[in-house]
Amino acid sequence: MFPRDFVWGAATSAYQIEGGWQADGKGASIWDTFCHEKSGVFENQNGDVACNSYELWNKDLECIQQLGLTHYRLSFSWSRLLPDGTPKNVNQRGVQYYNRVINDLLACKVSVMVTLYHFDLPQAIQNLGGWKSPGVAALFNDYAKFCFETFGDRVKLWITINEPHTCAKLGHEVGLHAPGLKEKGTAAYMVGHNMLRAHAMAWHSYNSVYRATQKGEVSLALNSDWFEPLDPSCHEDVTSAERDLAFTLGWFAWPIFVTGDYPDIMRSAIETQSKMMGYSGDMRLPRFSKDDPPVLGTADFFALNYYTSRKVTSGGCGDQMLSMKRDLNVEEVLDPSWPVCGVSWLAVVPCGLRKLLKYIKDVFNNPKVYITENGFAQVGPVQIEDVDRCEFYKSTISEVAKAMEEDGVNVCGYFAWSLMDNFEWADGFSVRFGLFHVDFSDAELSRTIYQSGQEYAKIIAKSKSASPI
Ligand code: GBH
Repeated sequence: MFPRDFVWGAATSAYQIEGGWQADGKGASIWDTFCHEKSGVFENQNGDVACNSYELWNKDLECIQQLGLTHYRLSFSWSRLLPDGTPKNVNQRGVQYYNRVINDLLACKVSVMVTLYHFDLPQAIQNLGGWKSPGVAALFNDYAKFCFETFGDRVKLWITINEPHTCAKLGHEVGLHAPGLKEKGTAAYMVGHNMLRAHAMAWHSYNSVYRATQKGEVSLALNSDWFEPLDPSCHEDVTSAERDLAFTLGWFAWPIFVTGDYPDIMRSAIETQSKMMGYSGDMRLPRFSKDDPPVLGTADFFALNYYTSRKVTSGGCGDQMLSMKRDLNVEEVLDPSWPVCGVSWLAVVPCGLRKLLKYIKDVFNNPKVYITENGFAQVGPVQIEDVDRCEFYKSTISEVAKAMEEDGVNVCGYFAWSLMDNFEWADGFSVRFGLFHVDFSDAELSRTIYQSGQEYAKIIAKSKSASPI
């Protein structure tokens, strides 16, 4: 049973749904560039049009209402609001667009969670060095302040940055995401560091300038799989799973929720490899500077994106060169009993969410938690009657209930990823995460509810009517 004020949401992000990539004065983002340069996205697809939510917002609002959501999580396109990335030039048409979205939602009694950054850095800032450059933190802070100032009278839940881990790793180490860098073993740690600095500066801005009047809350969304030892009785497997958690969730959660610095396990693994490889450059995992605002304590709640789980054993890293993979030095395997849905990385493990929630409660001092993303992918022929996904949502939500009732985790809300099928990054439109199907071959981009959308709507309605107090 969920409390009456439980948050039931669905999430999207700007580049994945909006389209209008150069409409009304929007500046380019690194995803516009990445796709147009044909950098390896499925069939060279791009988000130029996507779900065209820039023009079809009313359709999205109908979907949101049909589900009975209490909250909608969307992201702002930084370069739609500030085409060159700075508040020196404000694109008023962009401001109008998001004002309309927010006002329409509130008029329908749907609250808003806004993510300021979901992978789409203004290209103008990339040209200055992007997330690798220390100066990006102050630029992000200016953008965040602009958004708090402009929209904070109505937006009470803010996510500064979505998945710094994914941005750092896929964007700068693996090169699967924009800006497509493959600077193994170095850039990702710098990027993660600057994202933490940027987040902390924005949180302090909110805290000192806006909190008293706007009374909202600010955090960042961290993604992590649940990692557990392949053989719990094997010491090496146990420490490998700990290392995986430290390098994924701990990388960002430790500085913010625990010590103000990176996990010791992570720092020592990286230093050991630097020595072993005779690495003579700067320290790869930076130290937090006294000249920056402190990062410890800069989250008003814990925002978790959870998709899957892994069994972990030691070693297995064949990398000869410096790399994150070599630093981490684990092998991840899937339990044969876990079904894999659509994409190869997504083993369906609802009980992993419960375990991860318990871990967060225990390790990060029992924070309020919002599950800001969780979902199930479909590939191949479209199945509107997506029974697997219905089962997935039912069992996942029942694991969340158990985490709350039996483990005492303070979960405040759940956001399904995603409201509708959209541009799934490197997988283009070939992977569908929606509660609504979007027909990308139809000029109208018509939205049709999946059976799983109906199921989610039922769960929400039931929870709203059955709730105690
Ligand atoms: C989320 O990331 C994103 O926030 C969201 O925008 C996206 O649509 C959603 O996932 C679904 O993918 O390709 O083998 O290197 C989830 C965390 C981390 C999951 C990176 C996929 C890449 C595996 N993601 N991981 S691989």
